[in-house]
Amino acid sequence: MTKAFIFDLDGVIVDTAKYHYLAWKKIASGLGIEFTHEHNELLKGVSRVRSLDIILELGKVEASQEDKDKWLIQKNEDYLSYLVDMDQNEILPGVLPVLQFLKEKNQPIALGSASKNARPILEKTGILHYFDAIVDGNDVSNAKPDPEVFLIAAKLLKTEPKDAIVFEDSVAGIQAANIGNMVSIGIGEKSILEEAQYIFKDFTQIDKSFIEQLIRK
Ligand code: B16
Ligand code: MG
Repeated sequence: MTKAFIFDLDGVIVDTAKYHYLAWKKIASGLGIEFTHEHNELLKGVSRVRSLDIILELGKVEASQEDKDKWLIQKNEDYLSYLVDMDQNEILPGVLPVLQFLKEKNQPIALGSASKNARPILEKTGILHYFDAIVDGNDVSNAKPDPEVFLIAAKLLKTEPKDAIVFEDSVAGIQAANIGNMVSIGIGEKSILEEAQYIFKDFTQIDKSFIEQLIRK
């Protein structure tokens, strides 16, 4: 039996949220806007353009499109500078064994991420070869909670949405999977991801029998 296993990237496979935070904080500070870790939660799974709008709304700052474009470029350059030394050590605990097990079971795997930097991150961390399809911020026009990113991924894996299983760390991503009629698995805090069908603190909590059960269902 074959399912489609779709992984979000930031917060699921790698902990890049901390780098997004540092880069956004620099932009916010330059504009005199306070930007806390709590504020950063609002940006998880959200596109770069929308993230900037959220920060400007927080600071009640109005800006021209020209300025916004400039800050978006600055933010991404700064973010990329944190990724220069990225390697396999940045993969979150328990992820590699799950990817390996899915391969052993001949299950197709896709990436479904809002990030436009997804490919270089998969390359740097040495896990690009696990993915049969990659759908990222360059391929979609509707951001999560719209299910577009996951629907395209399921299609590329030649699987019906109901047979797709999505691993997500953001509320918007879990909603996207649910709206898309897929199995949603939250990675993170129960209190935040309560809409998910299953919730695990991290991938070390997901054992082989659970994955076998998902494949059989
Ligand atoms: P980029 P995901 C998302 O990735 C991040 O969670 C979000 O914080 C970020 O703003 C977005 O990617 C865009 O990233 O600036 O690299 O294009 O969680 O959907 O994998
Ligand atoms: Mg994420």
